[in-house]
Amino acid sequence: MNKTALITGATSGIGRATANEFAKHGINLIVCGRRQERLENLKNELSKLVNVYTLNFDVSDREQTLSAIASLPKDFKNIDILINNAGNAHGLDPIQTGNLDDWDAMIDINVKGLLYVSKAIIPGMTERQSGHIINIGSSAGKEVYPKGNVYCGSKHAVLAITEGMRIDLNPFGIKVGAVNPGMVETEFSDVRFKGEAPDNVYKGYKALQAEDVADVIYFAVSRPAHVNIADVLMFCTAQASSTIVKKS
Ligand code: NDP
Ligand code: 8X3
Repeated sequence: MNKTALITGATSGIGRATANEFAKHGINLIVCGRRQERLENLKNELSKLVNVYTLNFDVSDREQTLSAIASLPKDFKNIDILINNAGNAHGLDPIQTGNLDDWDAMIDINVKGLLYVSKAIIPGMTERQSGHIINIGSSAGKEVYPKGNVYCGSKHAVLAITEGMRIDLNPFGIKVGAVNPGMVETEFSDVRFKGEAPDNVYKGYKALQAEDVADVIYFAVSRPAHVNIADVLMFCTAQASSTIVKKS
């Protein structure tokens, strides 16, 4: 029987590319996000390949998240694969002038949102004694860079929570891992800079594309039952670390 995956943040970037990749390989999908039109478009496209259900909720809203996932119809209730991808950076400011709303957004979405979604889905996995959770961390979860303070903190938290999940869910045979990209050309910088991203962010080098990350996520979920890809750090060739990028 085909597997079912729930992907948060499927309306854009890495999440959308992962939905496309999974559909190509026959994985049924629950695609999540807040932009309804994009969810509908994705469903129309991918329904030609697999069964697709859309869920519109804000991961940072605890009640919305729990009730959206509880509302899944019978055919989509057994989630085999959870891709905790929804998230963004909000702002790039030194700690002393950081914006409290940006800090709230990053902690509420990247950390608490991931926990709310996981809380709603893990009990089904423990009951069935199977499942696979992949959390999308970041190179920012491994290395702190100037002005990255709270975003880096949120991604360090994602990696600590990933390890905690892997330990606690070990007795149930559930796989848990993280995929941590460096710079990926998505809507990420539009969000971080509130629509005013400097136009050189992805210029002068070839950044990772969302599809490159989706390939790695699919690789992780398609390993044999005894293999768990626990942690992947991936950069584009031009990037050596958070602060070193070879540009022409
Ligand atoms: P995008 O901005 O392209 O996509 C972000 C996705 O998250 C969208 O689908 C958006 O959907 C969803 N999202 C954001 N906030 C919420 C919310 N409150 N509730 C529900 N969904 C939400 O960025 P990326 O694809 O690049 O980012 C995906 C993940 O990858 C993030 O966790 C990011 O931190 C991580 N990452 C990105 C890197 C990069 O350089 N791009 C590098 C390393 C990690 P909608 O707006 O419809 O709700
Ligand atoms: C996104 C990559 O370097 O902008 O997580 O933090 S970075």
